[in-house]
Amino acid sequence: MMRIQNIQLFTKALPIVGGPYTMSRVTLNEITTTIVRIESDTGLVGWGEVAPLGPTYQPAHALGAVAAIKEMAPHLIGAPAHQPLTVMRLMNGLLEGHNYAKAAIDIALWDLTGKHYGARVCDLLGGAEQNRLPAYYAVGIGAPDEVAKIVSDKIDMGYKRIQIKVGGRNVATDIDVVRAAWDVCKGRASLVADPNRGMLAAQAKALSLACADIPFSFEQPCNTMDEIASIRSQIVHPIIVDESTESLHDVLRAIEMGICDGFGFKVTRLGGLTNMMAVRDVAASRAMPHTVEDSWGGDIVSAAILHLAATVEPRLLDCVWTAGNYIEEHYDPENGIKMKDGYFDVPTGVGLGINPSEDRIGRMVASFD
Ligand code: 0XW
Ligand code: MG
Repeated sequence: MMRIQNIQLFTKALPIVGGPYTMSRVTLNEITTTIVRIESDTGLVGWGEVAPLGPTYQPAHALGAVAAIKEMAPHLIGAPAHQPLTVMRLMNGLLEGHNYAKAAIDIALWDLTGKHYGARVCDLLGGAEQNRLPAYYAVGIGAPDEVAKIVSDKIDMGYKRIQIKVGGRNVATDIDVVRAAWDVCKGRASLVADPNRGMLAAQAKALSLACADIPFSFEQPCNTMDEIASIRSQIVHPIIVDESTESLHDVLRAIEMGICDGFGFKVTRLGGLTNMMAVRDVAASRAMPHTVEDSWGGDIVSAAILHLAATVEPRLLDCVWTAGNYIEEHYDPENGIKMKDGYFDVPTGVGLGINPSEDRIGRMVASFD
């Protein structure tokens, strides 16, 4: 038995290396992350994290994460720290929704559980199928020649998949950007265009039609699943749903509606590793390829992404994305998570396999015991 003895919350600003990071509806220079440190009555420490991409990317924001965790944390002291599913059910009884905040607790408990049993998180999640995971790169909104240059450089660095941001401007520019990206990519990496909900139905149809000869996937073209459903039959490209799934229920609904060919799964948006196991298995049951990624985050979120991604059936894993290469100072000075030659290595140590240095995790904002 191992019980939760103490929960501490920290917040930290993560400046974006090479920023600003620009999408159709959001431009950011730094991200506020929330780090959870949970200590067990057996003297082990587990780490969790959640880092919403500003307050408008999703129904999630940094102050919301802190408030939601503060609401739940006093009631979690004494809960079984090696039983993340039990604690997820407990959290669901304490607070409706707010999956992204629950995710930070859940990740910390998986880290603790791994340390308790002397196992890697990926092995507790069912077993690692691979220990090197193909990486994708996201190129921000830009002019066609700028975007083409970055696409070319990133493919040369080894990235297996390139996502270019589009939307929020004249669709003629987006058409030029997709064409310029394809001219340098030419199938050397898979290509994705992601307006992050920022296109009207007519704009999405125009982009797909004008680039019908280019094999790219169209990620979250419009704001809602219903909007995507309304244009699905007129889009010639495969559709990926990202922002619209905030729960297993949403994933099931997207599959039932037949609106997509795959998903972008963000670990914290879907509620952490416990929920992601169910999401992973449902996607596999319908042979739906998907990424494993997150909105942002330091080494803790990155490690959680890699442990889950390692357990995905390799033919269904459409690359992983972590913010690892946009982070100036890694929490773990030795095992900080970064892409190497187009791949991320799954950490090898027990639990999440990273050891955050306590002077790198920001300012404590709450403590419960
Ligand atoms: C490329 N990402 C995973 C990073 C940013 O959070 C946005 C995102 C996406 O696909 O929307
Ligand atoms: Mg996306």
